[in-house]
Amino acid sequence: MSNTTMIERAFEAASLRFREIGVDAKVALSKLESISISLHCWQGDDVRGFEGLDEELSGGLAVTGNHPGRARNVDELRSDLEKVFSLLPGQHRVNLHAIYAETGGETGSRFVDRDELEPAHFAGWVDWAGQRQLGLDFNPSYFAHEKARDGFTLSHEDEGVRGFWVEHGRACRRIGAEMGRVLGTPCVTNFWIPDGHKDLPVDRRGPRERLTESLDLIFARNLDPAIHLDSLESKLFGIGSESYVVGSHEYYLGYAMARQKILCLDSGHFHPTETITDKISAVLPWVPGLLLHISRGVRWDSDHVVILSDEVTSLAQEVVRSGALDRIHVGLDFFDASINRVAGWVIGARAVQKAFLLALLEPTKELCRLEREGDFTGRLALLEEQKSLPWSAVWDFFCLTNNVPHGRQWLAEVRDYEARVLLKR
Ligand code: RNT
Ligand code: ZN
Repeated sequence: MSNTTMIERAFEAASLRFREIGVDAKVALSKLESISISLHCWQGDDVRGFEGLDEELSGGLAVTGNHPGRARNVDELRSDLEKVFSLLPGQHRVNLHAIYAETGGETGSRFVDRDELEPAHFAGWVDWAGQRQLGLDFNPSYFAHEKARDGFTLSHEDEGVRGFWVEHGRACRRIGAEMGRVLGTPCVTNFWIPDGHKDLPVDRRGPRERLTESLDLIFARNLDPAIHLDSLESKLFGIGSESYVVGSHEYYLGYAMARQKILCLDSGHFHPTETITDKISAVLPWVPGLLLHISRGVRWDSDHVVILSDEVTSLAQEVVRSGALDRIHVGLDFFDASINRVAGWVIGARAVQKAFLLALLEPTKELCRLEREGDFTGRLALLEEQKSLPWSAVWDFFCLTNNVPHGRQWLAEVRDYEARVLLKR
């Protein structure tokens, strides 16, 4: 029997099992196809960017590992992303940072500081994305810069430093809006600001007041939500900001509600036993939307490659159950230089897609009925049974119909790409 026939037959058998519990696997797949994942470009080059400054990564971020093959320029990064997209079912997005600007022009490399970035510096990315029907999302970069060396940017005491970063924020919104306008899909521009103290601060209020002032200046101009959306991301702590982060969860929850901005929830930015699943229904009524940075925290690190964990599965379930997929933007955020970076992307993105598939194959109505009737025994029993239904046959079929390798076959392609391309860098 050919591989294709095997997958088709297994899918038919699996569909019957799902039909028994009132779930249509084909409907689940068509919904899965509409979930685009915003793929973070910074996994491909260890968050270095192409500014060519010899500035160390900062802002409390750290990438560990030295697997060969890091993308060193825009062409290499795009080629790696293309490889990744060829291994992912569905249509997706690319999430860029300001440090990935192309400022070289035809005359060779020219340094353009972050307050002077313009849409033109991202025209190459926009062309590339347009040709491949990819949406773009964007991020100002408030780290790895001389004006961020002392750990403060938008909340800095010095007005000049703050002003520089305000201009950077404004420039990034202009760039994001242009991406959204040209590509015809709103660009989510996400602000993450690492400002914070390593040790006990005395004045906790001042930096937060200054951050509010700076953000209000950045957001002064209204942008059409059909092309651009502002988002804000909190963090519990970073390396070097263990005692205090200006942009904490409570701070941005308040700010996003007050100014009606999208709130970004990064799954690695909370206490180790705290997950973002329960936050979705709590926050969604109060803000225009949510951005998810799906990541995996391990001890001090908030950025391991995402896997199909209970945490990710329950997050996907909550997103699907919320019925608000149109207001929830799904992105990834991790960086691991200890394994093949292309594989890292594929593992993380496919894990998230599988989690969404599991969620879409759930007999939610039945589970809700049991819950309403107080039958918590039945609820727990069926949630457990759900885990061993033949969803992987549905996944393989999804890969087959999307013309991407099913099961473990993608790995052979990444290994081949590594031998042909990555190891030659
Ligand atoms: C950092 C935040 C942020 C960054 C990227 C590079 O802790 O998660 O999203 O990872 O912006
Ligand atoms: Zn993040």
